[in-house]
Amino acid sequence: MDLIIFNPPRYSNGKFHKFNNAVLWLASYLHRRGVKVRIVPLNHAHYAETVEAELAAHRPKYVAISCKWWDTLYSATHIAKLVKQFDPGIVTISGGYTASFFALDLVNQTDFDVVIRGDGEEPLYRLVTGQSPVNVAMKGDTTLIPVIKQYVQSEEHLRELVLIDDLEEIISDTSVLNSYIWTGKGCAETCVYCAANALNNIQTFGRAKNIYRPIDKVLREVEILSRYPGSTRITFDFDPIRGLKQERFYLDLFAALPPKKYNCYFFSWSLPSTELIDSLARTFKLVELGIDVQVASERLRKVLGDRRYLKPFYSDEALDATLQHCHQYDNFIIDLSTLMGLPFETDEDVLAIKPFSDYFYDKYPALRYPYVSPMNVEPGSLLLQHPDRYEMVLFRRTFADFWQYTQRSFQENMNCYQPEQYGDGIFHPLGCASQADYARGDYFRTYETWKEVQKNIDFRSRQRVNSRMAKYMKHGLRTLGVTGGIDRSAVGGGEHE
Ligand code: B12
Repeated sequence: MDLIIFNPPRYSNGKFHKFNNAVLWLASYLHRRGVKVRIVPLNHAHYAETVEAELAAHRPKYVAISCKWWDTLYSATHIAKLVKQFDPGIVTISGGYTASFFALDLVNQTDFDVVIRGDGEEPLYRLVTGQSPVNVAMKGDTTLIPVIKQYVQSEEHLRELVLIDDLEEIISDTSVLNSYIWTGKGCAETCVYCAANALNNIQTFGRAKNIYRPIDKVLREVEILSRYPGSTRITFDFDPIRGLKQERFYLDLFAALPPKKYNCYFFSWSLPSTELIDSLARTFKLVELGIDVQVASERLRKVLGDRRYLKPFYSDEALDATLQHCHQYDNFIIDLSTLMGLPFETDEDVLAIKPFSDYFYDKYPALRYPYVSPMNVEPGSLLLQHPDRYEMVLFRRTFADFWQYTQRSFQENMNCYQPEQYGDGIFHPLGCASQADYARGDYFRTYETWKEVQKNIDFRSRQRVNSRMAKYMKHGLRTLGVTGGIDRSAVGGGEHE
């Protein structure tokens, strides 16, 4: 075996493992070019035994460990340590959003030899076939060559990035496969909290512009993924909002899908047009439509949207019209996602959450009670890089801070986004507070307030569980939430788990 790719556990008990689908395309790319590659999800408590057994059985020269979401920062390094303990001669590689952002720290302070920055297909292929590497940070490096001067994917490259037909040839456990289908890459927005902002995208991937995959490739892969349990829906989570190109892409894609064969979860990062809604309704059996409202308070949405600290503003009235349009169809379930604890939030904005949510929930039976996440600081975000600009103070900033925070979550099996217990300094639950709260020493105000907001969400959500369950059953979906997509528990609040 040339290469094993491990998808790390999030917690030491193996629970709430999230499989990074990107490694399927990476491994397919390598497999097609003759590299012997195997993906192993570490989705159980005896992950250490699995690592050892895999290394002993397959004797790989290279091991790659995914580090996409920051919640697995510690666990990725922990798996790299286990690999080196087994055989120090194995070359350890990491990649993904978080690894790319902390590339120099990872190669110089942990058991990783190499980090692949940005899009991984060609760089990983070159590395494991002994060609001169691109887009890499190597042990001992102190500076980085900008990705923009190296391998930058364009729509041309995307033609070559396709899944192999039989995924069993490259993955040890197909139970992790889910319905998320990759349709495009990139984002040119500058939302305060998001690691996939234009600046970080240029630093990490060498481009911010969004690029799309050929529709015929997506169609073929929908077929491939639909063979596996847990893939009764197609999950779309890529909808940049600039221009109409994205809309055309989806309209063409949906027109090419067999009508009413699949269910879908469509996560819309902006307000979908009536044409897109009609097309979703026609194409799919059950449509779960997630709309990113960004923040319940219309006032704050406007303040932040106008400054480009969030996506462009749209009004409550526009949202109402969109929901009204969906209301004519009986095959929709709708999610509205919002954040609290954003910069420049006032008490009035927090008070606006309940009336906003009640109004829409009471008006539209197909709506789940709007979801509210407390904003946290993530590596790569503009908030992390410029807290002063947003009048915020950070409790977690450096690689060491995030590493220690995720070490505790991993070892103690604690939810790292919304922990039940928390503490001072780097163990702050959100990693940030407004300058005003900080000056008053009221470090946990947002988090404590969010908990009250969440109690109401839980209470109101329970009122409609049965009617939603009936809709799911009708469309052959036995579980609530989206497997591998936006995993939400029946009563809300469980998105991150
Ligand atoms: C799709 C998506 C999801 C899907 C993932 C489906 C799946 N199972 O894979 C779902 C909906 C599940 C999801 C969930 C979350 N996501 Co998300 N997601 C995205 C999104 C929109 C696209 C990512 C993607 O898959 N693209 C397609 C693939 C092919 O591209 P890629 O991921 O960039 O991968 C390439 C390279 O990065 C690299 N690479 C990736 N992995 C690896 C591994 C190795 C070993 C190597 C060598 C290279 C490599 O090569 C790949 C191929 O070219 C991005 C935003 C964006 N615009 O990129 C956010 C993003 C990745 N998500 C993010 C977050 C925060 C989350 C959540 C935590 C959100 C939340 N608050 O609940 C959750 C929970 C995740 C969890 N651990 O449970 C952040 C990550 C930031 C960070 N530093 O951690 C992003 C960047 C958006 C943001 N808000 O900032 N997400």
